[in-house]
Amino acid sequence: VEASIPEPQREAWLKHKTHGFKDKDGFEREVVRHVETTLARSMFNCDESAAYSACSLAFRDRLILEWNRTQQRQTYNDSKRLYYLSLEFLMGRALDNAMLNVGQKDVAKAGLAELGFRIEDVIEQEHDAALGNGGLGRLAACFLDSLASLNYPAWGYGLRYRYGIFKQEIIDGYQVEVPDYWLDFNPWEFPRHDVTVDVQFYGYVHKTTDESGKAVARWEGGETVKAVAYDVPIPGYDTPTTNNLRLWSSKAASGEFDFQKFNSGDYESSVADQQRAETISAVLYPNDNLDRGKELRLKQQYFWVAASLYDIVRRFKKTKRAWREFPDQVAIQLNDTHPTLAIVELQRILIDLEGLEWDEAWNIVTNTFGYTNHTVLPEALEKWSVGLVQHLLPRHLQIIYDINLFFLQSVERAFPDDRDLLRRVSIIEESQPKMVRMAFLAIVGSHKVNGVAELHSDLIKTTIFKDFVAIFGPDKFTNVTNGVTPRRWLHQANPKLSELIASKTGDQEYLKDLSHLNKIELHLKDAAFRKEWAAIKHANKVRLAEHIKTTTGVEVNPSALFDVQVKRIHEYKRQQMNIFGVIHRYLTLKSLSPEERKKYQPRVSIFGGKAAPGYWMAKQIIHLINSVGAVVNNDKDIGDLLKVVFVEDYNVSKAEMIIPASDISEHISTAGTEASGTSNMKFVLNGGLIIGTCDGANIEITREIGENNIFLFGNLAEDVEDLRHSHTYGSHTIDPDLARVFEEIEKGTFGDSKDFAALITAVRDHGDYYLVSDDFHSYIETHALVDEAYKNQEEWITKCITSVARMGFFTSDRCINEYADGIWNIEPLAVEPAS
Ligand code: Z57
Repeated sequence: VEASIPEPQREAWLKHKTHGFKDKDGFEREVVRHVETTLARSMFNCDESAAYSACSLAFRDRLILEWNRTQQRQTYNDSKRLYYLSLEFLMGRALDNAMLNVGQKDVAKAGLAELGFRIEDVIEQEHDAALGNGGLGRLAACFLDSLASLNYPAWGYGLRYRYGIFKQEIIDGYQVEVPDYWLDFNPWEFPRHDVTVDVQFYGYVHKTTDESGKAVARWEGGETVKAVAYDVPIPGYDTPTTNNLRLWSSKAASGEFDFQKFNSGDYESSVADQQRAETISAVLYPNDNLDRGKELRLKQQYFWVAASLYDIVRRFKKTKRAWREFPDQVAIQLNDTHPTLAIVELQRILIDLEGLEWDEAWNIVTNTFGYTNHTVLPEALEKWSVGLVQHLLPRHLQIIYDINLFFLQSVERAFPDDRDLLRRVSIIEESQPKMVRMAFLAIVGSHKVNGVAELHSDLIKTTIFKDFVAIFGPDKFTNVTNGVTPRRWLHQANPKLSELIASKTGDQEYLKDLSHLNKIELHLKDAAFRKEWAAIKHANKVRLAEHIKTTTGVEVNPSALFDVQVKRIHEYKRQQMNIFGVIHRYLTLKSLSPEERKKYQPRVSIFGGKAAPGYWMAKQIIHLINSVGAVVNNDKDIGDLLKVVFVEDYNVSKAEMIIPASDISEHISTAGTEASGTSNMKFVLNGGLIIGTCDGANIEITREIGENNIFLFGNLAEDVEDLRHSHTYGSHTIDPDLARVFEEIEKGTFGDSKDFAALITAVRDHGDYYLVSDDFHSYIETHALVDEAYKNQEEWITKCITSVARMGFFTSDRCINEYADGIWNIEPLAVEPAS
């Protein structure tokens, strides 16, 4: 407010208002201007990378104008906002998305061509923004796209990691991690050096009384780190709404880059302090579905949560409303338990800094937060030792104990004499050492808890959070099945298919209302449509085959069946079962005569995905895949009948190329372990079929597209527990086909068998926790059905088109509308188009 231009001078501002380019000529002018001024280069010195930079800056200028208008409109309107707190935002590239959302990609394509560049090459220059591990981080990115596209007032809050998820190199068949330094040139972020928050760590709590004699706690001492805001514009599709993603970067606080030390000549140690502060936002932890309990990770969580809450509260206080109105203005969604300290932090702000009574504050807190659970895997459920929390956040630990005390007292009133219930639901686990159970804290401090697919939401209610359903009642627990944005995952990734669909639905409305996809089912029998459909899939496969050739040297036949499994490498996702299946196929082919072999459906097995650097077993799986590829791909008997490739460094932009090229993809987790899965939705949306277990969203996909259009196999979630029990306490016999595969590995066919021993013993001798042997037979049989079905190309294409037509439900727009109505209570707010 203090910085606003006085009325008499505003005329000059309005006269010189910028508008951004409007047509091809204007676009070219902006590109040339940026090359020659912003980048200080010229037409004699403009490579594709410079063209990328200049093109991005031209689009960025347009985004900024709409972004400012959106923020002004939202502030002026003063309506309720959503804040999505996520430690991960797996955004991928921004330029293509900006061009499509602004609706000027054709203009850019023509303009770049006149300036001497192919738009595809320019787009390829961009480094992925890879601030996430996998599904959870990519979901957050899809949500931001939908929130903006649906005109919801919403901000994302995250960390500005200097290093995103590592780059994966495959050397001698093994994964090697290389740091991902991505910030050299990032036109999509805006440093806000004036938006900072001091965040406190360590110290002690001083209990005293205020003037009125009321007991107060003061958190004193310790050290301070400065959070600096970096803002990223999030454009909506076909709307001026451009929301904000605010990422915090850590810096030494001014007092901290110690001028005393500096002046007294201790320059080196003052620089070391500076670097220590900057370490907080230095690197994304590369674990997916695993909690490792590292102190620096807890520091990251509090740093980000404290800065975000300070920012949210600061914005609320400007409106001068009463505190009780806070939940009418603010909804905060916790993406998994990573931001759970926000619950404690808001309670601390309200009682320690703003002087509210406990109950009034707690009421505000619980009405503000919602918590999304993304996993039931025990090793992924966050716990922090009481000692660590005490050391790093002494006041927060006290508040956690108070939250727990009041909660347990209420449980005891409702369920008298059930000591075991109190033990089971306590936020503090009475173990050695004592642990804070973050999921329990998140449940107690939120008004809604949701899972991410029907099966998963049922499972959390009947297993890990069962007691809480009894305590809070079933209405607190709900399901919001995940979705994906069709803008990136159909229109951007598969422009030809998108164009074909638009030609049949009549327009591109389906990108805003995905239920319109069902119109293509009317054209199911249209021969020309079907032919074009098949040609597009083939062209996508040719493009992937070229990538495989240049990156691995392996030549694959684009007419073979492309069988794809791309996702984080994890035992529960069962890439090991897939590669065992591939070996089984190889052995079968080897046992056939050349004539019999010819009847076999040629296949390419394509794998991709990163293993967490400390996840030894996952790394063994990668090694086995590459070792099998080395043998099979060079076997003259086999030729094009089977190829096995591992695509290095799977990330968002690789996904955009791989997914549209798939015939069948694998979503084969042990039933009950994959909360939802989201790539399953992307594959089907791109005209690929899937083979999968009855797990996560596969079940709902089946319901929507029909069971004739999906290849389901394997044991059901409800039988998993008994099967595991029988492995340990009954007689555990291995499936004979699988035993044959193990025998071949142990013979050394794929290299030194010692390298793969652990993968075999996990199944054979250590209880086969993931039920690889139990599901193997049904897996192999179902793959035979896939081969059969693929032979009948007409039927196959019918299945593909029918499935795409019925995928409308899985847009993240539907998902965001469900959150908005059922959890956040927010309304869209349209921004008028620029004058
Ligand atoms: C992560 O990517 C997911 C869950 C987690 O608890 C963590 Br940590 C990381 C994934 C699930 O594994 C997927 O099944 C789900 O689709 C995705 O989150 C988005 O909900």
